[in-house]
Amino acid sequence: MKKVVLSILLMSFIITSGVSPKEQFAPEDRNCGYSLKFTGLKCITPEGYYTNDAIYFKIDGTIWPSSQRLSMTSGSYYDLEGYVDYDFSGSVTIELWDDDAFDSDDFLGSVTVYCSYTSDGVARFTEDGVDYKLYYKVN
Ligand SMILES: [Ca+2]
Ligand SMILES: [Ca+2]
Repeated sequence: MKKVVLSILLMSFIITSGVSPKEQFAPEDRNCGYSLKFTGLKCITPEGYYTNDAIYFKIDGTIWPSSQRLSMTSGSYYDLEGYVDYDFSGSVTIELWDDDAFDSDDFLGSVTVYCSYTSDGVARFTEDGVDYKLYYKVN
């Protein structure tokens, strides 16, 4: 009986692990015609073995979230619906980074999303042995 309760608790911990980001990334409406929205971020393989990755993005060079990191490990998922709404024209470059406390941050990959991608998309970040999937929308 106890074991069942524990595994249910554990499961709900895994599903809800990670608090929501506090900040939105929605620079002033630049009326560029296209808008990039994040849906969620999934970690399949993290960079760190002993500690969680401390994830942030660079969206066209701007760090988001600026004062917070997304704590992620194998199986973590962050619901990012409603946090990023970035107007662009042409293309937008998204980089994924792991914030390391004692040495330089790890670059986990870069993707370019074009305005012609007007549908739901999945971007994959695979530098440094990681596997992260970013779900996004362009409209
Ligand atoms: Ca690291
Ligand atoms: Ca490092």
